[in-house]
Amino acid sequence: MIKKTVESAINEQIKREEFSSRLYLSMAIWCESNGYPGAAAFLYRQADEERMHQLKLVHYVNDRGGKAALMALTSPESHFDNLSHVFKQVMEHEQYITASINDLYEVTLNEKDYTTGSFLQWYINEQIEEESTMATILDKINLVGTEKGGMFHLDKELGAMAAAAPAPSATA
Ligand code: OFO
Repeated sequence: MIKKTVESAINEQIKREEFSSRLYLSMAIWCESNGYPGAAAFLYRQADEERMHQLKLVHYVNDRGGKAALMALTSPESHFDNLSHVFKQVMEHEQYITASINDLYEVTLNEKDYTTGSFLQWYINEQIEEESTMATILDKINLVGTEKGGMFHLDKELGAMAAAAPAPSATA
């Protein structure tokens, strides 16, 4: 049976993952309505991934005899200056999520809940991958600058990345 302290810390993370999904959905909407279909596809996929991250935590809490809870969320930002602004915000948000997962992991260590600590390793590794993907995209955006042809190709590349990514699964 999961301890109450761990259960409520995971429920806070469930809220953050749900917010991540809505934030990336909002960014995808902005991209789609501003001429970046590839970036939109990439961010729609990211939104699905975050929803899967949320669901995986929901199942875990319930499987351990706790109760997953949904909390009120604020509206995500919906206006962005340009594509560079979008992906800088994604990176900042992912860094915030990494820090929150580290804090959650610390709660499990303090509570000697090594089972949950082991479960969280998946999230720790996932954050390494996500921050690295965003850093690569930001490098490319910086390289292209405001050059329209370069931005067109970058958008296509983001679309191809979205098409090649496996479908998110909460049981993976
Ligand atoms: Fe990349 O945020 Fe979920 O875990």
